[in-house]
Amino acid sequence: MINNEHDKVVPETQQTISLSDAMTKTMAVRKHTTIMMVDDDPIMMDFVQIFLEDAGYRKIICEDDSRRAIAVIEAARPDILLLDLVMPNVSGFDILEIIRKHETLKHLPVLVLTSATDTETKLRALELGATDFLSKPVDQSELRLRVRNTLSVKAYQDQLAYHDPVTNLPNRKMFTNVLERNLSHTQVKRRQIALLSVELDQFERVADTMGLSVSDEVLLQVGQRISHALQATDAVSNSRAFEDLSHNLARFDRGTFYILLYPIDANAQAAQVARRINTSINAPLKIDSFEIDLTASIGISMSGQQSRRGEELIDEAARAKDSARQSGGNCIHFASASVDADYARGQRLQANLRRAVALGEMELVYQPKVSLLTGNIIGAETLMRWNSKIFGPISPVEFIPIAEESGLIIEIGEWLLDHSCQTLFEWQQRFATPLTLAVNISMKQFVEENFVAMAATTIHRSNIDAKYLTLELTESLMIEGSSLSVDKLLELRQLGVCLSIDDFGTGYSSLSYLEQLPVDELKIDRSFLQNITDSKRSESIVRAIITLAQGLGLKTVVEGIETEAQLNLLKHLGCNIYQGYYFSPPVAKEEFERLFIEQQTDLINTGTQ
Ligand code: G
Ligand code: G
Ligand code: MN
Repeated sequence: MINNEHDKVVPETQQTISLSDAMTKTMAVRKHTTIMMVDDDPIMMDFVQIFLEDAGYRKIICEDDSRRAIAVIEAARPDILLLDLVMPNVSGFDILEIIRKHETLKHLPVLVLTSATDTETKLRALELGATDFLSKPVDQSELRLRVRNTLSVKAYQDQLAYHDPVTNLPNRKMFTNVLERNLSHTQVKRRQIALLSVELDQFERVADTMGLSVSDEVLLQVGQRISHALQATDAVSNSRAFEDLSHNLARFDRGTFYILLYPIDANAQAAQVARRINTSINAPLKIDSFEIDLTASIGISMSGQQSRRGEELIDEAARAKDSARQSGGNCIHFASASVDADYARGQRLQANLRRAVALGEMELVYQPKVSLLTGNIIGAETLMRWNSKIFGPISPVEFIPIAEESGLIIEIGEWLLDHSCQTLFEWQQRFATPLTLAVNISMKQFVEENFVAMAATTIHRSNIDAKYLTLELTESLMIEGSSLSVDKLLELRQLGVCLSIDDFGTGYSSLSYLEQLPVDELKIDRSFLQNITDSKRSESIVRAIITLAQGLGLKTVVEGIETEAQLNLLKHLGCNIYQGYYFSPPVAKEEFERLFIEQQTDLINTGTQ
């Protein structure tokens, strides 16, 4: 009954394997199989080696001194041993006897070489635990078939010893081995491993009320869902050898799965995979006539940079999973308290961010942009503020990454652009002197397929003169840059807007690529301004950026001017526009308008307009 159930599901993968795939797979297995042979006759061994190589085996170890046999077997750990019986000094019988009593070698398959007529010898060898016989002289076809059959029995035994019979996934023993191997690897490469412990919250109830065949089917289907979710994960699918990929998901006991992720560079990355797994489990399972809703509790432990034992990481993940379960299930907990607190706050912020726009909690502030030449306000940059009723004011430094990761940035960014365009339209109606308005665009928005269409609709709807709208994009655009982003920038520019590269100098952009980018402006990052008046180094960098921009015909904007000395230096260096606390921090719209009107009035009064 249970086996039939398996047959229904497992072949999904098997059906897709064509005959040539199967051959390729067999040959790949043979390449990794180690065959050892012990015989006092080297010529005989040469023949056998050639036959085996013809059949696709690549690792063949020959030993003609039977006294060394055991030591060589211990070191080489062959998958199968071809053993001659009649040898001087130590006979094949002696070796067979030692192997069968040996702590780690006792299950090694042994094919003994003997002449077909020798019944008494055969019986003795069988009694000592020989697996099969090979007649001398060796026939090529017989050799190939006996080796193949013996190996497939061994593969079956390994499968039983290292796999969970219900899901066919690696079991705890195998997973721990893979984990230990990977841990020794990470210590060299300084990348982290994340370990996920995933327990189905309802498994016990399903098993108790619906019986074994249904609960086995649940495990099987959940195993496949997790495996699909992992295949869609870059961290897993990119950098791992195919063989290992099938070993990083295991079922331990009851409804508990373990997953190894490598390489991981941030906690958030592990949490993201965990959430993807959770989502894949949440979709209702259909088994026979039942529809079963499942949730999971997930615990995550991270290897960190110190050397760690596999068992220790497994225990930590298990404890984090138990704590997730105790807090009601269907959630993710980290093993480390501080990471967990950060993660929990992030989750709560994200849940509230979803409604922030609708609740009117998002606000825009405006920082004046001022001409270095004339000292006149030429426009502003809009910056977002979140005044959460629950958490109080939250900085964009904290909520923008959350909005980006959750995808909420798309909706928020659309609101922001729409709102900014309305402001700009209002100014264009109200003021005779035109003002520019700069809007920050997150890379996550920019890469969205319909970003240009959204921008076009929003801009047209607002009736603004688009040349006064600037879109600020970060430098990462150039790192990830491809002809694709150049095309997109060109499309944006066709809308008539200005394009600016924000935080310039902080990324790792290639300067040669800059030349190809259709942009109008560089914004020099404020980190270069911090000690520019007493650091020749900072000054040189800023001077170089300005020279570069001039050479490429781009305007320069500098951020973070806080002192008069900085202002004078930047003016001297030939920068065009500045922003900074020296003139004004970001302020409310009315305050910005007041500053602008005041300056206009002064200009009219002094007659310098
Ligand atoms: O003003 P403030 O210190 O809070 O801004 C911090 C960072 O958040 C800055 O790097 C700024 O570019 C970013 N930021 C502020 N407002 C917005 C916005 O409306 N959209 C995007 N994408 N980023 C913003
Ligand atoms: O990355 P972006 O350019 O969008 O960031 C603008 C950020 O710089 C805003 O958070 C703004 O509050 C901040 N900012 C603007 N002027 C100054 C300044 O003179 N000094 C400092 N420290 N921050 C500034
Ligand atoms: Mn900006």
